[in-house]
Amino acid sequence: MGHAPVQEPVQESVEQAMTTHSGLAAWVEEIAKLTQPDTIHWVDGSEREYAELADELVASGTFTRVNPELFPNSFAAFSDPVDVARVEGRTFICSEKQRDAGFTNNWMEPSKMKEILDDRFAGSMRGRTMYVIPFVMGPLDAPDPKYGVEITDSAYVVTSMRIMARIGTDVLRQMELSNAFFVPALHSVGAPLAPGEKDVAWPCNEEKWIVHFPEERSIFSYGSGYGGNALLGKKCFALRIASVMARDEGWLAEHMLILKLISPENRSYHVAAAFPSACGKTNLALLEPTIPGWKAETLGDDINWMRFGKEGELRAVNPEAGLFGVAPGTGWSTNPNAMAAIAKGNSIFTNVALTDDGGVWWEGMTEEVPAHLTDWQGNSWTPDSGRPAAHPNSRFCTPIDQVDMLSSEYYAPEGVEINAILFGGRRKTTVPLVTQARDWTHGIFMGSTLSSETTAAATGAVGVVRRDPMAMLPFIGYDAGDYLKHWIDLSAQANQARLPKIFLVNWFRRTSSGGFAWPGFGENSRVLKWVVERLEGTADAVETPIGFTPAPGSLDLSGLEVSASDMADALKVDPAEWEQELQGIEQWYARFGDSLPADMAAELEDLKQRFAA
Ligand code: GTP
Ligand code: SPV
Ligand code: MN
Repeated sequence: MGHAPVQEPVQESVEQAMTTHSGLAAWVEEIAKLTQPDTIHWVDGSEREYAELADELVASGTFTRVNPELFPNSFAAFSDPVDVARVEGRTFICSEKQRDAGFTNNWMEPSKMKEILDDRFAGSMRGRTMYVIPFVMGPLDAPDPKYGVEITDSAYVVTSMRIMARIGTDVLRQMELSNAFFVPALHSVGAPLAPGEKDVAWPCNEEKWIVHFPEERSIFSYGSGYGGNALLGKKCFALRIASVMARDEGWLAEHMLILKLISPENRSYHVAAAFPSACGKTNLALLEPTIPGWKAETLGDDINWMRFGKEGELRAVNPEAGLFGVAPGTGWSTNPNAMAAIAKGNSIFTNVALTDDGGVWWEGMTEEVPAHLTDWQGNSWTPDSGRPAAHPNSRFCTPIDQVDMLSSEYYAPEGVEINAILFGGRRKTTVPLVTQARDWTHGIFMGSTLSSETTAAATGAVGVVRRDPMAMLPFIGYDAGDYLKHWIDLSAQANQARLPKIFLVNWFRRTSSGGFAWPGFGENSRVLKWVVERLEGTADAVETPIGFTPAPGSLDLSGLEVSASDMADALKVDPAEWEQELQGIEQWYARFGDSLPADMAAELEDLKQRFAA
């Protein structure tokens, strides 16, 4: 590697060989030589280590200890204003051939990218500690555990990874037994310290690189300390790299929640739902049903790994161990289950506001707005400040086992059988509250043409409608057309009678006066009830050109105060809106070029025909 001259062995622990895993030992040594940290810390994942790191983060000003009487063992961090969300424009899939990255990804020739990365990482950890975090995505007792090792110079990343994934010595020891393959994931905030230089509270670099080498199954992240840019087990591994593994090994890595529903008759169903970032997955995953007799249990809120089981049934596992949820809008009235999990403590909050009694607050947490706060940028804030107190992409990071409604099946390596898949987006117009696909292939078409208004979860403009296939636009680690083909081909393995039914949903449609047509949140249980009754064959539907929508009276609205005109707005299929939508879909499909599967082109033709008829 052409960069800074190689110095003395960085420090003793390299030589002490903290692992018998030869590949890992060699990689750690190589990275230490490259990045030149002061010390190396092998993360054991213990509570004691977490407490020590948290104390150090408090001392360095990265963490503010939250009032333990309000949120025990919890901390608040405030990022640099240039580092508040995923950076899609700086995210790359460096496959050997550009064609294999497809039109949805940034690409650079791998050897050229490696030169850039070598240059940026050279000496990037000077003055800092290099942490080595062994982790596994999914249960450690899975038949084929998916290991990774993140090397990072951020203690904030270590503490967050301990919440979000299974990490530490147990994982390392098991990896060593078989000298197992692991995904190497290198992260640096890109802010080396000169001798004696004082650190800042949130070190980062204005230049950011989030890079994946899919054939090598490796990840390099430089310059950001935030969320999906830095917690590399999450989007980088469990979606971008895992989607490539899934293509090669015959499974699916999806941006989906997993929810169990139990009917009043005690029948159980499992639903997976793909919504783009900040479009309602965590909220639906922690649903508090408003209809009597129905119960819900959580399995996952962001990532879902699915494969066909022995009987041709589709089985789902959540590879994560925590929630990294959007704070604004999460409140005692909208999402009491999330709030109860957060209130148990053991959480890291990023870019929320602080109350005068040392608690945290964000827009929508309570109906009453505090008279005074310290906003996420450290400024004094009052309700008439005219700006949000918490950043719109502020987050809570909380262990999933603090969710009271967590299903015991969350721990099962074999996962749960999925009965229904929902695709959904944030659309003010056009897309009805719920539409059932005509069949599996039509359902894939619905997923492939999913659209949503952009949110604060990624940097860039907010509120712009874009196509987001299966809510995976920023996360497909290979060619988008090949990805659709993989969905189509994989279902050949299915027991056709047990294929999940597919639905398109939209909680975000507006009425002509601008408000939400549908109350959402817990009331979404009414839509899920209709979905279940469609599975059972008991709910009536109207056939429309875009699929089956609820027949009048088939959606349970008992006890709900929603006007007939709002309901009509929520459910309507407006041919004028769809004329525009069809043009949008055509333009979208044109971008796939040759890689658009013929089945999808045929679905579009059929849809146009149904509107013309
Ligand atoms: P990521 O973690 O970024 O992948 O987001 P997510 O899909 O888990 O979204 P989340 O559930 O955190 O919701 C994002 C925002 O949408 C929050 O501000 C919620 O309050 C809001 N939201 C969620 N569900 C509903 C709903 O049914 N109706 C309305 N109006 N808003 C909702
Ligand atoms: C998303 O953006 O979809 C998230 C947050 O879940 S992040 O971890 O930053 O990707
Ligand atoms: Mn997400």
